[in-house]
Amino acid sequence: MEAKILSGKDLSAKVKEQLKQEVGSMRENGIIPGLAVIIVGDDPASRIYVNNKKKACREIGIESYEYALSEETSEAELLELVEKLNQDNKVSGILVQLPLPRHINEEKVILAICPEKDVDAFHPVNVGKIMIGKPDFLPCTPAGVMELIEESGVDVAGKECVVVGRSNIVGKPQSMLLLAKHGTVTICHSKTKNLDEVCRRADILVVAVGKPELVKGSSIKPGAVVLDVGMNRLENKKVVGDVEFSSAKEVASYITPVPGGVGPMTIAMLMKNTVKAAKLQNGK
Ligand code: NAP
Ligand code: L37
Repeated sequence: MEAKILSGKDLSAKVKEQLKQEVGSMRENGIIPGLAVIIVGDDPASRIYVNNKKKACREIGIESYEYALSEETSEAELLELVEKLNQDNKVSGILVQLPLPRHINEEKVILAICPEKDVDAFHPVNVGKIMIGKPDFLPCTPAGVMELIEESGVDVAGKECVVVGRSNIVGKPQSMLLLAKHGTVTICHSKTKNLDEVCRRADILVVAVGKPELVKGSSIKPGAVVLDVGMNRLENKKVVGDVEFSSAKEVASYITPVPGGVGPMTIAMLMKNTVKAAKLQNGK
């Protein structure tokens, strides 16, 4: 039987509708959530993601403040802007779209964001809170994946979960969220031996590598839930995931498409974090 599609497009629309209601009543009480989005340089993919984030803010009623800085911006200038936004009461959340140009130290910039406004949950304080199971903000992409798994109705507890990729923004925090839901988690990376064999053990498979169609249907356990985080732009402009959708959908029970899967959920979770930040800053 063919896999059911886990639509991030549909699920994110529901999440955003709920947030819109919530922001409506916050506004009635004089609380206006605001998101500052900083983009440095003109990476075309980042440009698309930032535009999608601004659009989501508009839909929900969150104020967005965009800072589109040139590729030549110095680290000092960027740090100064972050500091200014830390002090600005209109700004509930600060997001610095990664990757940054090579001459800017990403770690330094992330450290400069006040943890209470770190809606990406990249600051070490927030990473630590996730690690001990007491998060203020959930990391956007992994949290979006968790909501998609919940939508499938499959309970993570006791399941074999395999995460391919160990980046600080996806793979590592994803593993922590699956663990918090009592999954038995295996993390794979570029040095993993027999990747296909490990993937075939998974009841729940999350792939976040950045290699077009790396994982084929033959590496998927029949009935597995497959979450494809990859966003790869091919030369023909087509966007494909890290999973070969055509073969995977013949084997999996549920699978996310690319686009329309994890991407829109990432944005919905960012909106959720921004609303939460506004509430926390207003003593709610
Ligand atoms: P990243 O920082 O480049 O990390 C990639 C990870 O994959 C690394 O841990 C790397 O291992 C591992 N890897 C590379 N080649 C491998 C191979 N052949 N076999 C097994 N593991 C391999 O990437 P990222 O930021 O996590 O992003 C991953 C993908 O997700 C990209 O396509 C990105 O565009 C996409 N993404 C999507 C969203 C969304 O919302 N949909 C959000 C963020 C990212 P090592 O650690 O050993 O190098
Ligand atoms: N803050 N966010 C921050 N820093 C980073 O380093 N990578 C990254 C990050 N991630 C991010 O913004 N991811 C992301 C990925 C996909 C979308 C949005 C954000 C998205 O909108 N995807 C859509 C449309 C894709 C397209 O048309 O190209 C989708 O349907 O998947």
